[in-house]
Amino acid sequence: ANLSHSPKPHSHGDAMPYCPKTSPLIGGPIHVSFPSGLTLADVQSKNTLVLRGGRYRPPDCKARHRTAIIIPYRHRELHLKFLLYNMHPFLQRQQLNYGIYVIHQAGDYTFNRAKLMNVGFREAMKEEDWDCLFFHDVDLIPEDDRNTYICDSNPKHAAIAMDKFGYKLPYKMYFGGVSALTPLHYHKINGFPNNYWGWGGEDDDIGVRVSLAGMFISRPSSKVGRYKMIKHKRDKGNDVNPKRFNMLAKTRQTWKRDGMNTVDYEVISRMYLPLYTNITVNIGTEA
Ligand code: UDH
Repeated sequence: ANLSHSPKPHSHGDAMPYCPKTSPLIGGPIHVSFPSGLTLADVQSKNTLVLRGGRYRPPDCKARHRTAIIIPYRHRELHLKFLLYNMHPFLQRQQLNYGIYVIHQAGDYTFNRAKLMNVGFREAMKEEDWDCLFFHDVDLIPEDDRNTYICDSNPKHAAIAMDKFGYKLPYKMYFGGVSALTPLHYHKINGFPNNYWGWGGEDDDIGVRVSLAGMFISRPSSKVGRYKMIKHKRDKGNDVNPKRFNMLAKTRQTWKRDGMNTVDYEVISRMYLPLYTNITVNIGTEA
């Protein structure tokens, strides 16, 4: 297969009715599983309607929503496999038009989650007029179908109840794990910061941007916004960022000059794989 051409799912014409406002396929709590020995080929054979690049449209109705999933990524093969295994059926049950983008940081330099999200936003929007972007850690698996992957009128923090925090919000302004913004929300906050290298702080910076831009954080109920985190140790190349508190104290001064308007990077490759689009990117190093 040619991996380098964008697979635009064909449109089904106007004859098709819109999908119902609430999908009849949504069943509530989900049993999340991590079968041992699972392969990507297994995941593929369970998701025969998923098109190259990880794109999908409901076969028998016109989706009301177009959602891109943006995953910041490096060296988490196992997590990605389990995420795809759980996530494709989850999104299909919600009758969305969706696409999954894995934004892979090239090289071994310190990881930069937020900058990868900026890359993902720009690259995904080049391909399709997505109306909602879900910024999604690779190790978080949603546990309830009613946690719909569509945007709200304010930026949404979806991972309100994670098992690792006892299914409670760790603090009121927490904006980490999984969040959802429309392109308009994203532009209003000037995207995410590019300068948080290493672990921590960038999610709080984004939360502050939301309020500085005059918006609120919306959340699903904690019954619905439940996630299992796949347990892991801290990665190599993602040490705690000791500058995070100093940087956070200055977000008010920096957010307009660090973000979507200043992101620079070089796409090394773009591959339309069977279950997702992989974008490998050189995001440079700390200034
Ligand atoms: N990520 C990667 N590769 C890396 C680092 C991060 O893909 O090397 C991505 C991945 O999507 C991950 C996200 O960035 O879900 C967030 O990084 P993280 O999982 O390291 O952050 P989290 O706060 O975990 O979830 C912190 C490490 C916990 C170790 C403490 C053990 N008690």
